[in-house]
Amino acid sequence: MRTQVGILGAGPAGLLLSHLLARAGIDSVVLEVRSREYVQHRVRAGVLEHPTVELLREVGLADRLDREGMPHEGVSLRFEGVDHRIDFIDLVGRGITVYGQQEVVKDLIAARLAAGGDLRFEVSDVALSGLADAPVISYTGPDGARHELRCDVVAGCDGFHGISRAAYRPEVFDREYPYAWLGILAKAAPTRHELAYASHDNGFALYSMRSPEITRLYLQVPPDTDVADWPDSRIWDELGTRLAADGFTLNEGPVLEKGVTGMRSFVAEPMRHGRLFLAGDAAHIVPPTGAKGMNLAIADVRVLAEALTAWFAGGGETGLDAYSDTCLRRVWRAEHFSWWMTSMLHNSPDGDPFTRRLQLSQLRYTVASRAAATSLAENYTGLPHGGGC
Ligand code: FAS
Ligand code: PHB
Repeated sequence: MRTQVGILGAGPAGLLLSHLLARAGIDSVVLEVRSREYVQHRVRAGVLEHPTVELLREVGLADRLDREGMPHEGVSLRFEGVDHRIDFIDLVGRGITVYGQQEVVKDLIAARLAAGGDLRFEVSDVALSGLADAPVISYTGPDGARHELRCDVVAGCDGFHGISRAAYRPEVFDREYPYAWLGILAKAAPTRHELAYASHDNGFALYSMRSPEITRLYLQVPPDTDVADWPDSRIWDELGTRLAADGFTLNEGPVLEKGVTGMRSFVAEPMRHGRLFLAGDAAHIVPPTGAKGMNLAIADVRVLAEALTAWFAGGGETGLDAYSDTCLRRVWRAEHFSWWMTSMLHNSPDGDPFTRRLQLSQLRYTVASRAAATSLAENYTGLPHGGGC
């Protein structure tokens, strides 16, 4: 079999790339190890930056997002029992939209299939070869048969645990944080219409949501935490303690989903190896405190689609040659912002009082200084795609 672009991974990166290429008349095949059902129900990101929403609108993928997404014009930093609102519209004239990653994935799959896109789920034993000049993706189909897909380029959008990054030896920048997030999805109506990031002596907590009926909440926990040690009642008690603030009530409800996510900053450089181009979590990971992961994946494939469109149109390799450096500028900006938010809002396990004093000073300055609040708002809502960040 033959296609122009072989894409590994049906996450936001792989699916959006396939969609953008199709709009430019470029064929692609998306190979995914999991089932369609699984990828459409995997609970992950929840925050879409302004440039992400603009791009999805531009390429005809925002009908349901515009109907069901929750636009937010600000966010709160909560500490010492007080809520401090960062007004995005006043500070930078743009906001964010809360819309579950699995909803973005559902919309992308529906759009691909409606346009006759080639998505192959439940493949296995995926292997790459000929990456210098004649890439081949070999894999086993759900039918157990072995297949070979010849393509002009391969897009490695197979996430952090995928195989594409292992096809070469990029330089790696890696930092693991000494804490994790215990996240729950609860059938409890949100009692506020904006996110709240709370810094408390017991640890960090995040108040987020998915819809007018569903709340999404996170607690800082030790990295080796076992979910079994956290019955729902203990989670609600701790959320109540860490999120406490004047006039705030926490609505409790049935816990629909519960899981622990490790916190890591990771970048692989370069993001290109011959005819293989990495995008999204396959190349970089950010701790979720800055809500950047999915947005970075989307920014990567926008750059890749533009570069591939020019190349297939005979416009030369300039864009492809610049792909890695272009993306890495935005990636390191997001890495810095996500590390900064994480360091400001999470307690160091050693409970060092000096560190705590520094954090409180940073929090007080960030909410009191218009310059500091603007910097947070600018990074959180998303710097323009293609901007020189
Ligand atoms: P993905 O991991 O989404 O997709 C990769 C796909 O490749 C997967 O479907 C995988 O099954 C498949 N695959 C793996 N190996 C393969 C192979 N060999 N062949 C074919 N396919 C293969 N980001 C935010 O922006 N905001 C948030 O609020 C946020 N919250 C998060 C919460 C959690 C719990 C987690 C884990 C992540 C969160 N993130 C958040 C980050 C997350 O959204 C990722 O950045 C995003 O999924 C990256 O998208 P992709 O690069 O497409 O990778
Ligand atoms: C979420 O809603 O899942 C979410 C929101 C903001 C973050 C991380 C996760 O920083």
